[in-house]
Amino acid sequence: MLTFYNELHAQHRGRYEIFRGEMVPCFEKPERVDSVLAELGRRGLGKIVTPHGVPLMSLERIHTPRYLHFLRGAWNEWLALDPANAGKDAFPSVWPVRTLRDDIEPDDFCAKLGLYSMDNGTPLTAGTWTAAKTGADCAVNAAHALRLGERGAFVLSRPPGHHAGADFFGGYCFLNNAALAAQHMLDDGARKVAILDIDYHHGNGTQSIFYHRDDVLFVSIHADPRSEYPFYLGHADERGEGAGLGFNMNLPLAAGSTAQAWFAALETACIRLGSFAPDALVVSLGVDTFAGDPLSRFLLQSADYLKIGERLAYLNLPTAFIFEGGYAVKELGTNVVNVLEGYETAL
Ligand code: SP5
Ligand code: ZN
Repeated sequence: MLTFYNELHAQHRGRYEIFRGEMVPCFEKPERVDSVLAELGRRGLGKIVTPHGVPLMSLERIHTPRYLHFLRGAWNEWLALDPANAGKDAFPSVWPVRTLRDDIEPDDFCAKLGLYSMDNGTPLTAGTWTAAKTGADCAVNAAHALRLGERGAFVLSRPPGHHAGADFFGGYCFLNNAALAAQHMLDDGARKVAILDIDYHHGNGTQSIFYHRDDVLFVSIHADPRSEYPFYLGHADERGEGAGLGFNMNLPLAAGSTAQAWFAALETACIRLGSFAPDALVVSLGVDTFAGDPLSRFLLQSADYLKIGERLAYLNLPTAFIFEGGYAVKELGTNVVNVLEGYETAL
């Protein structure tokens, strides 16, 4: 397993997030990646490298130029509002829902924050762009490594990516690393790429990016959005549109679901992935399905993550694993590396 490590991840460091009217410490914190890096080192799972920077043009294959321009300059605009903002994270407070217009970008920075976001739980900080861009570099580099013949690559980065859409951030995500990896492989000559999202939360950003396309199959196992974030997408009846009809598969499970129910869904997912016959697989690897996760309500145990890796190896596809969610910091390294080791061992 070749790991692409984002050594600048800690430049994104939210101070707090808003939860039910209160400021609470951020769940999505630098220690998450530190935990995985330490465990990777302990188990010696192959080379760990840092990525080459990719041109912004590669990011424009997935994200709109308008959004990328906003994200790159956001911290400076936040400081321009008030120098005292250096000590505060930027949060949106107003959104262009339904009948409001999103075609005109307002001049007001707080209004821009709302235009380009889906929630107020995702702090934008001084180093957010640097960390997110370097994570995107890792994703494109990992995709390229598969094209060059590598059987498995791992993107060890934060902030995560699967909630970010073509032109919005949210759910702790800014740039959609999984989508960037899939698109890079297509641009490099792959005919079809599948994305399997096993984070506890539905990957609304990834789904929306590929919803009308038949060259990327999106399959997701996640908690039922009726009760869990991101709430407004991820239902079983979302099957794709136009050319994309039949190329989106959501497998929502009730909060509280056991490993048994989860692995039954994984079997359904694997059958669809096999019938799609892609050239490569991208896995949005969230381990917030863990029983001890502070945000989530599935009941997987650490040993289950070995089984996940083994099952994915049987698909016999070059696979890029992209680190997404997972907030039980102490067990995070074990759970993530279990997936990777299960994959390597079964190859
Ligand atoms: C990548 C990813 O996993 N994003 C998840 C975003 C979830 N955002 C909502 C967080 C709500 C915080 N709930 C605190 C519950 C404490 N019991
Ligand atoms: Zn998640």
